[in-house]
Amino acid sequence: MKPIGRCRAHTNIALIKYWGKRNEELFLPMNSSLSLTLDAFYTDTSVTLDDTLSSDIFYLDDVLQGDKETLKITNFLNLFRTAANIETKCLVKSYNHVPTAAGLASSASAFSALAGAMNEATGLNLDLKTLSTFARQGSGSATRSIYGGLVEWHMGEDDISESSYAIPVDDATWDIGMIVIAVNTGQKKLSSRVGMKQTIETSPFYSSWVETATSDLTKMKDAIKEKDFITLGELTESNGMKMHATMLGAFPPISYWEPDSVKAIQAVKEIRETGIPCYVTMDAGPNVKVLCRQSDMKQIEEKLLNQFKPEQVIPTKVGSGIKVLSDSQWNY
Ligand code: 2P0
Repeated sequence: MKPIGRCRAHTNIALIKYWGKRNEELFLPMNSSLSLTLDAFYTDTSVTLDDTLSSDIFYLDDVLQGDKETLKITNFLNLFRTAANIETKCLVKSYNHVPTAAGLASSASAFSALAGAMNEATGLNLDLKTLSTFARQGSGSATRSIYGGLVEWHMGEDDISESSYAIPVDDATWDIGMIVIAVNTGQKKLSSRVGMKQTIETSPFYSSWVETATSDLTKMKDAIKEKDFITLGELTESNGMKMHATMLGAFPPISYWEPDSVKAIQAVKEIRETGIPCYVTMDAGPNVKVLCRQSDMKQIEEKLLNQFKPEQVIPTKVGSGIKVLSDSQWNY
């Protein structure tokens, strides 16, 4: 029997954003961040250690991937192979569960699921905190997808890889939900990695971004302790906008927005003005995510459907952390 590991990881949306690395090789961020794990979007991944293979093989949604994509996976698997002191090549099969209209194909769930599956296959048995430091080195935001609910990613110290990890902050079972407004689901033109670097190097607002993200995080953790949804929402919206303002200050300016992003933001503002608390955030793409109370979701959805098509309005509950899948739970 060849050793095999299978794992599910959900994607996450940052409420306090990560936008920039102080060490690109180790994926060490400029500031700590905080996210909400989402139930509706996830990746299932299996890894088989196979002595008969001469190189890693990577299938995504049953499509064999090329050299460039496979190299990223190989580099990531090498972290585990080094730790386990093995050289065995791997067959990796990944399935993304993202409503096709969402445009949220996420490296966060992908690398988190791969980390969980490889941890199983190698028998390394790393604890979740250590696993989050491994996931981080596939994609920064993946470090947070190890856990469910509200999750903090500690920026850590200096160039010390082990010091930068995620921890669960709150299970977020106090009436929290999110609605994704899918504006455009095409591939983004500028990767986060390149966008971050360009912002650090050229935006005069970058140091203020890091300062305010740090103080926003402190305030947000206080709001979470108090279960103060309004403050949580206000800080989420403010922090996301500040990240985008910092990008606009880059040279050349970076904008992921589209006309319908503005339309969605305006729609949410109008709903809020009717007395329903709901707040927007956006990432490295034009889609708008709405943080709201789960108990208000139906009402907000109905109002959004006046302006957007049903397939563009995707509600989701709070998601859980990584889950190892058994043979019988693997339905592919
Ligand atoms: C975040 N984003 O905190 C921020 C907000 C997008 C905007 O993390 O280079 O795919 O692989 O570490 O994690 C998206 O960037 O970038 C991201 P890498 P990643 O969620």
